[in-house]
Amino acid sequence: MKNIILKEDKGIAEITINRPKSLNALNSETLKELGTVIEDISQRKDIQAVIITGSGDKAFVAGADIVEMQNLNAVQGRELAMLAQKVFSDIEHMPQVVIAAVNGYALGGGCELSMACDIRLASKNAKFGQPEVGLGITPGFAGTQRLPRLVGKGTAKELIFTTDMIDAEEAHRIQLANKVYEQEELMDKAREMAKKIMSKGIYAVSLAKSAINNGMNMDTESAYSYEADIFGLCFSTEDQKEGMKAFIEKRKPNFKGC
Ligand code: CO8
Repeated sequence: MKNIILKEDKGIAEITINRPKSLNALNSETLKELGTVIEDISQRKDIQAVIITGSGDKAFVAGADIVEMQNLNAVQGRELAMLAQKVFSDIEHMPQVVIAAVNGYALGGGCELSMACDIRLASKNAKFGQPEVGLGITPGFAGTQRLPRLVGKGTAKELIFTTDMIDAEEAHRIQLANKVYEQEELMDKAREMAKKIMSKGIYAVSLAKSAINNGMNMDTESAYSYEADIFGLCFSTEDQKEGMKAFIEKRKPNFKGC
C-alpha cells in the first residue's frame, strides 16, 4: 500500500494515514486502500481493536484531497462521496472497536473519518472542523449526519455553517472528543484504552457496539427490542458463563471472545 501504514501488535491493528506532504488528505487512492485494510481486518478474529491515526505531528487528516476534487463533475463528486461513505460505514460497523487517535488537524473528511470511529482521543494540538461550505461544497462523507448525532443539531449546524475550527478542549466540551492528552502520550493512551476494552468480554463489546450503532438508526421501541435480542444472544456465549462464574468465585474472568 502506498498511503496507509498497517502495524499489528498483540491483537491491536494500528492504521496510519500516511500522506504527510498533504497533511494526510484523503484522495480516492487512499480511501480505496483504507477500504481494503478495513475489509481485511473485519474478517480477522485475532485483531480485537483498531487505532486510526495520521502520520506526523501536525495532522490526523486535513480533509478530502482538494487538489483531486477541484475538477470533479457532479457524477464523480457523488462517486467520491459514495466511496468514502462506504469505507466509513464499514469502519462504523466492523466488529472490532475502533479508536481515532486525533493527532492534529481533523478537518472535513478527516473530522468525518474520526466520527466514524467508536471513540475519539485527541492530542492537545488537535483541531476539528468542517470547512466545506468555505470551499463551496457541503460535507459529503456523512458529516451532516454523524456530527449532529454526536454533538446535537444546533452545534453541528453552527460548526458546519461557520466553518469554525475548534481546539481539542472545545471538542471535548461538546463531546466530539472523548479525552484529550499531550501529543507524546496520545498513542500510548489509545493502546491503553484498547487493551482495557480487550480485557473485557470482547464478543459482548462487539455486540454492544452493534446494539448502539444499529439501535440509534431505529425507532425507540424497535431499538429496545433489538437490545433485548442482543442481550439474549449473550446467554449463548462462553464468555457470559465465564464472566458470571468468575464473579461468583471472586476471581478474574478468563474470557475467550466467544
Ligand atoms: N487537500 C489537499 N492538500 C492539502 C489539504 C487538503 N485537504 N490540506 C492541506 N493540504 C496541503 C497543502 O496544500 C500544502 O501543500 P503544499 O506544501 O504543496 O503547498 C500542505 O498540505 C501543507 O498545508 P499548508 O501549507 O496549508 O499548512 P498550514 O499549516 O499553513 O495550514 C491547514 C494547515 C489549516 C490544515 C490548511 O492546510 C488547510 O486549510 N487545509 C485544507 C483544509 C480543508 O479545507 N479541508 C476540507 C477539505 S473538503 C472535505 O474534506 C470534503 C469532504 C467531503 C467531500 C465530498 C466528496 C465530493
